[in-house]
Amino acid sequence: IVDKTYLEILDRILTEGTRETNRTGTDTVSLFGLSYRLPVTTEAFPILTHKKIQWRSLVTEMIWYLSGEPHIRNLQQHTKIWDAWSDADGNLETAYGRFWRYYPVPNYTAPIRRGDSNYLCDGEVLVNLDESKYRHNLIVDEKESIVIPCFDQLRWAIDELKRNPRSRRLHITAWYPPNATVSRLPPCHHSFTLNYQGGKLNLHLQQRSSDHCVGNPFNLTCYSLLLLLICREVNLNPGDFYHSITDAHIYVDHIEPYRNASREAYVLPQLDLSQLGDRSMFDLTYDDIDRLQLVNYQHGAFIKLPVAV
Ligand code: UFP
Repeated sequence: IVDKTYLEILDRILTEGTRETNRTGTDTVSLFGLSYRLPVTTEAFPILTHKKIQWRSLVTEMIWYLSGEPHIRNLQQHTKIWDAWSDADGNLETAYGRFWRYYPVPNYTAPIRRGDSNYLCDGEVLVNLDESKYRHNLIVDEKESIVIPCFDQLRWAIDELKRNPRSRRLHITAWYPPNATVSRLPPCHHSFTLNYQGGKLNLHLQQRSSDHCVGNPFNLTCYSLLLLLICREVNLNPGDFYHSITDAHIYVDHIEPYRNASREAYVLPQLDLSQLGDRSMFDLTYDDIDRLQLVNYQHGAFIKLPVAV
């Protein structure tokens, strides 16, 4: 089902899409407004099989997201996937996990980073900062020791799921306008919403821009993994991954390699999380990379594609 859905979308973008220019210099065939859903279980884990997905990099990236690190200095030792977008010190503006775990919450008393002030409003603090466990002090600039209060969206959502699973407000965003408007690569998969119904927890990912051949295979599996980690944390059954995309596209230099690639799909693998024991997703470290294992992952060849930077 995963390969079938994915390949149908690929064909749909190519037949219904229009050729467009973009900042990278490589044109795309683009389609506006696309959504699909996939059932998520550990027994039939959503990952493409007609081509090889680099599972270890994906797990490493997930551990990095969960850590909330605003830099890739540790991530870099395990995978190079974010190297092209970081600065010389390893800082990365598009550090999704940083915003999941440390969303800046400006208020009157907190010092703010120079340059942000034009875009900060003087309104009320949006969250209950009395609940001090959600409040972290994030050192934005180590040299100047500027500290701003932040909100741990992910931990809040997990705790809220335990208290009130039917909440329709379980929304987590990596989109922080003062960052996103200056970032070299503003978050693509910028927000997700958790929704429990029919006895199952679903995850809706919202994405502004999706490179169907290089990015999306990673994105769909990444959030399926996240859903299963969250379900394990809160002891709920997983439901669907639902993905809605604003600009779904295929870079024109991906069309030819894909035309020649095999479309043969295999039975989906199982995800084995048992090696994590009873440890929380918040306690995972890079030492755990090989503890998140796919079992029986059969796949076709890796399709090497140029990445538009
Ligand atoms: N892209 C994805 N998924 C990702 C990611 C990037 O599809 O997780 F980080 C692609 C989408 C687009 C490009 O082709 O990267 C970002 O360019 P832009 O910011 O111009 O949309």
